[in-house]
Amino acid sequence: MGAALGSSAANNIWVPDGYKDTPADRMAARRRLEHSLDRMLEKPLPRKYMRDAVESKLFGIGVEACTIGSHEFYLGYAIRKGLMLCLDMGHFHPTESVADKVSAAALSVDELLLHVSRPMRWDSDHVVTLNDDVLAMAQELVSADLLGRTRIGLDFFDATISRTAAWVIGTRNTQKALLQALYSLGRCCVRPRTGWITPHAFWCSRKFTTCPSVLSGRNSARGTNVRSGRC
Ligand SMILES: [Mn+2]
Repeated sequence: MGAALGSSAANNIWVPDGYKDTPADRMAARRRLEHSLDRMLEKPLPRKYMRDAVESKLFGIGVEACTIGSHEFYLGYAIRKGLMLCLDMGHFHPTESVADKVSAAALSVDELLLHVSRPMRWDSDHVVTLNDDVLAMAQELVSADLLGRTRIGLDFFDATISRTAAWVIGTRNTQKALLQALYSLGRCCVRPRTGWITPHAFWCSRKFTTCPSVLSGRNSARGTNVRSGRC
């Protein structure tokens, strides 16, 4: 797939493995998972075509007492093996900020994979809304300058609504969060004529453009040259 697309595909591994009640031996189960992953990832594939990622979970139905592939398990495994770490926004305790984790993890792994979803009680994967969690994540990716090494994956399982609607609504809300973050932190520009908004990093190497401060009225000049750093 990566070769056909000309860019590396992400292969994300998540294993729903755990115990409904308190297990006698957590270590043995975690060693089995580690051994299985080692076997699966034994043969390295070209990084330019594929990157492997591992994804943790907090708990779920049937695994209320112990999830073998916890955050600590996979954070350590990803660092040791040089894998991408996948952070699913629905796989943490509801009071944890997943946005807070990206800068911490990014110091030890070279790439992050995000599963942008919306948790509800024990389940994640609800269609993304433009809520505080998604906005905070977008702000963090922009302010910590992590967009270049973060892959943003969307995944919604809600089969009670139209699949097309789910896809469009979730994608649009994620885009809006990113746009708000880029815009509010002054990292995007409005392309002349078309009105398209593009990240600074992409567009600033090109021609004259109009920076957000112009649109918000803080600067009355039109056609600010972003090369000059006036944005
Ligand atoms: Mn996930």
